[in-house]
Amino acid sequence: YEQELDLDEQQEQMSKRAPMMALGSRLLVIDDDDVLRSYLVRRFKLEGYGVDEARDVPEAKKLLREFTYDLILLDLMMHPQSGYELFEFVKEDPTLKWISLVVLSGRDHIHDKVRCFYLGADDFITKPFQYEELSARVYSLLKRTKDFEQMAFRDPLTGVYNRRYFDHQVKVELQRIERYPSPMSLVFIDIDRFKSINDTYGHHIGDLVLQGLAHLLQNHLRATDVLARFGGEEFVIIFPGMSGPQTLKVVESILEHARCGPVAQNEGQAFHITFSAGICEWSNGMTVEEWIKNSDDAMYTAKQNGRNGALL
Ligand code: GH3
Ligand code: MG
Ligand code: MG
Ligand code: MG
Repeated sequence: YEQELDLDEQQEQMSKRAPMMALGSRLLVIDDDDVLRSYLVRRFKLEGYGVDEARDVPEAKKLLREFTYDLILLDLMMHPQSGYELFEFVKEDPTLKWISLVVLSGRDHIHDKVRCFYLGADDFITKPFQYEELSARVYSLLKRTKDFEQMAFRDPLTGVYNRRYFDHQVKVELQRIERYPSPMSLVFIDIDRFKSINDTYGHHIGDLVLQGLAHLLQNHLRATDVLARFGGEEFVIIFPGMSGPQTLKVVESILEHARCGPVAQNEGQAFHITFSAGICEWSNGMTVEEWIKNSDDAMYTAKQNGRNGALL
């Protein structure tokens, strides 16, 4: 790849037809070869990827514990540990196992290839390689994973995350605050008298209302907040960095918007709803189940207090 290191104008032009999806995807390049690693980082950055680099397995593990990645590019022959040492670490951690893993190795023995695929590699590219091919393979893998995630982790009706994603992400968030203690709150939301909307106007209007509320909630959240449809007319939101009282203020302001505006419209008719919400701030030693139950209990009390309110 020495020749390729001369990033001439033509190559620059090729890199500029960067696939749109490069934006937002984060790569981790792990290789002990400083020249090759820098080259890869530079090329992928030019395409719009977010790229981090590690020169060995321990450094890679540190980064993986701290940041999130969509794809790992992994060398096999490295010191003090070989690339194989990373497979187990990634594949046995429920929060890391979904990351795409591409092996980029000077070893092209069939045993290495077979072993890597059985250990969970998504692709195996041998050195020397052509950057254009590597980049195309990375693109194709990320695209397929994105489409798959859309199906697996999104609620088809409202477009927000589903229960499966919430169950996964809640673990990620808890691991994160274990390392960097900070407050974090969970909100449980249930639409008031939703059955009567279905019974009065039909299921289709009920669906429009669910979409409208999901939209309203999403519009009032920050990028790091996690909104998911928990069940039929129930939504949950994780607020990282927020105490219970702070979260209560946010939820009350969202509820005020729900009270004012119609949440959905159809053929000139406007539909209004309210909801009841329960909030629980995470505290040390709590299990995920207890955290959810506490906020659900607070929601239930809000229902008993006459609905249309939020409780801590
Ligand atoms: P409460 O204020 O006590 O929560 O009363 P509610 O009527 O909202 O509660 P209930 O649990 O009795 O009713 C929830 C309804 O939500 C029943 C179910 O038919 C409806 N539902 C669940 N999922 C969907 C959906 O995807 N679309 C539509 N249109 N309705 C749904
Ligand atoms: Mg190496
Ligand atoms: Mg309900
Ligand atoms: Mg309800």
